[in-house]
Amino acid sequence: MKRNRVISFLKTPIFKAKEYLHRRPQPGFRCDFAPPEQKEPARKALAELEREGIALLPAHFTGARLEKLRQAFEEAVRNHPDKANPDSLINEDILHLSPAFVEAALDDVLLETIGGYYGKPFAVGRANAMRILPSPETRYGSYQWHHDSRGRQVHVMILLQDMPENGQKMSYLRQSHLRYYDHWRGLAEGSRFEKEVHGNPELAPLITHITGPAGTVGIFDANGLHSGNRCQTVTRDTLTYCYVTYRHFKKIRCRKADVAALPPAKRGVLTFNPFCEQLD
Ligand SMILES: O=C(O)CCC(=O)C(=O)O
Ligand SMILES: [Fe+2]
Repeated sequence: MKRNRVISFLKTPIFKAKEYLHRRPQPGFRCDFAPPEQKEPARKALAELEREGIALLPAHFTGARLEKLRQAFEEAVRNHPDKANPDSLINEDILHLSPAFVEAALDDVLLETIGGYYGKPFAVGRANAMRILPSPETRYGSYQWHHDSRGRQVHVMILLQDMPENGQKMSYLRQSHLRYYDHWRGLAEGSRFEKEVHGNPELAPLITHITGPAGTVGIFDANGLHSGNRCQTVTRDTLTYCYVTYRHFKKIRCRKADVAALPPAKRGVLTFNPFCEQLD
């Protein structure tokens, strides 16, 4: 047996124990980000997220809010080719670039939903703006079935343009967030779960996609199986925020004035990240 397989085998019970603790809500945690009229949409999204592992909010961002995000997005990705992915632009340090990016990350309904899911303090662990241009239909990296992290991890993907059914949409295997993926299962030959999903026709009805009009949001537990898709149809512009509770925090940079202007509960969703840097 290869050495890292042995280590993984030994570590799995430890990760399972950690996972159990991670999933326990924190007594006394108050999830109150949304005003009364937004509680119902958040409650619905939370029920969908808990049941399916993904919730869609069609055209959640509209009008001036969406337009501001689009403008800030253009600035953010200009001259930022993605070294890891062909035909792509990416900026992974966006929060300090525009208050619109912070405002979207801390949207009332999104936070109410995510707080309800975790039941404990959480923060933005990463944020990016990404443009994927039409590209050959190859399967690689995140454009294959995979899961991120061993523990629960909520991602929010905001579509800045309409996403048609034949577009470079992200796909999600509904209900796959309910099981624990140990290191072994990710080692499947030739894939990060490609064979498992494509080889089982019974799973087809469970596959859903982040499609819809511009401003649509997909909130998903990235510990469930999901896959990006490359194809030659249309460009996809997205903002992706990742919210975590105790690991996988990465450095995020925000403007001091933007942080100071926030109500305390929302401010915490940035500053609970131990690597949150505040710029003058
Ligand atoms: O860009 C995509 O469609 C894949 C996204 C993804 O894998 C993720 O957000 O975890
Ligand atoms: Fe992913």
